[in-house]
Amino acid sequence: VSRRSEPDLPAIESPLTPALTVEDLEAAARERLPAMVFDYYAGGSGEEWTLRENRRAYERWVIRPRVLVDVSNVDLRATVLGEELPFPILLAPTAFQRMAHRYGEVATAGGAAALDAVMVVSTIATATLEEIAATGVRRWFQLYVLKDRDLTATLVKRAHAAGYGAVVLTVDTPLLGRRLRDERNKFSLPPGIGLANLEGSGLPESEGSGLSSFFQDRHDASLTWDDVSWLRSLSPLPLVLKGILTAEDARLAVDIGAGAIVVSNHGGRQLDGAPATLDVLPEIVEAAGGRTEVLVDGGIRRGSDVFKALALGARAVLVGRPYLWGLAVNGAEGVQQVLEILRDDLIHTMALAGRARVADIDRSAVAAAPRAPERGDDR
Ligand code: FNR
Ligand code: LAC
Repeated sequence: VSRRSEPDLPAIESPLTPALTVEDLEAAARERLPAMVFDYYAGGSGEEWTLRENRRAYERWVIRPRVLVDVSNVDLRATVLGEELPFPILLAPTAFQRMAHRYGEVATAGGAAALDAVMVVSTIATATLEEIAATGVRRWFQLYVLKDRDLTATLVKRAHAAGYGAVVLTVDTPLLGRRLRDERNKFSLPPGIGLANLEGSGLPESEGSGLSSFFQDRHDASLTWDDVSWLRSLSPLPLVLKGILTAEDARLAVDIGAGAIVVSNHGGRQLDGAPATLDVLPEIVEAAGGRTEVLVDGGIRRGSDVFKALALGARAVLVGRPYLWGLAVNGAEGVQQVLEILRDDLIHTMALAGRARVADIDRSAVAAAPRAPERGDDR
């Protein structure tokens, strides 16, 4: 494994220094991963404005703590698509996990299964759907609809046969966002790692990003709302639409009978200039009107972030990069560790905020943060 050597980076974390935060694990992962891989995982599209905005949005809210509430038992259980989860945090689909760890998605599944969390498996995973299923993890399948519709149908049928509990259609990626880091690095898959569920092949040769070329060649940019009924005919699984950012599209998702939507801008990797997900969450929750479940992802790094998302109406959240850092640093155990950090931090936040159950985290639990004074405000 080639190491990134930049003089201003901290030395590799000693195993005696426990990681306390997601950022601790990110720093350790950055030390460990080749620059091309770190950039692919960490990066966003364009000037990465949306990527940064996802984080900044969490700073625009404060938590309103209630006191003298019995918080001796904090209960994190939540129900999503009719399934009870031990805590309201799922693993978002991320591609190419064997670049982070030799067991890739199978290791991630092990970490998620240890805590009974739901893992959403990407269409472009580097382990097969069946290998991942064999770990026993609770699992949903994320779908990219390919120009080859027969292959797409086969994927959905395989997922159903292998015990996946939902199909998560990603709707924000007709083509890939412009990831400048990947173009500059000429992103490609390291030898021996391939798209395990799509003929096991690698990415096409490319002048720039091989992943961008893959989407150009294989992904169906003509997909519309009219294709959803075809998709639903392929399996009885509930359909989740991932990548909704407007009330208009949330209403269409309700109309087509989506079981859930994920308010997502793909972690700032697709349309740069799209809003932070937390900022649009309230309007989408309102548009959904309780007729479809609303989940959110993007920039969630600590328990207070999860708390704020729940207060603004999300039923649960998903995290992407955080568990990739855990995977890179320590495989299945690292993934488990990240989930524990987030879960325990959420428990802590709920206790200090006087909310002992997820249902108690209502809109009154947060308020807009006071605006920082700007120059001229005192005149
Ligand atoms: C992703 N994401 C993603 N989404 C998807 O539907 N299919 C995929 O294959 C991938 N692949 C992928 C790879 C990497 C490296 C990242 C970082 C993200 C998006 C992902 O599901 C999720 O929306 C974001 O990661 C959420 O933002 P955070 O938690 O990473 O800030
Ligand atoms: C990504 C795609 C593959 O974000 O979803 O890299």
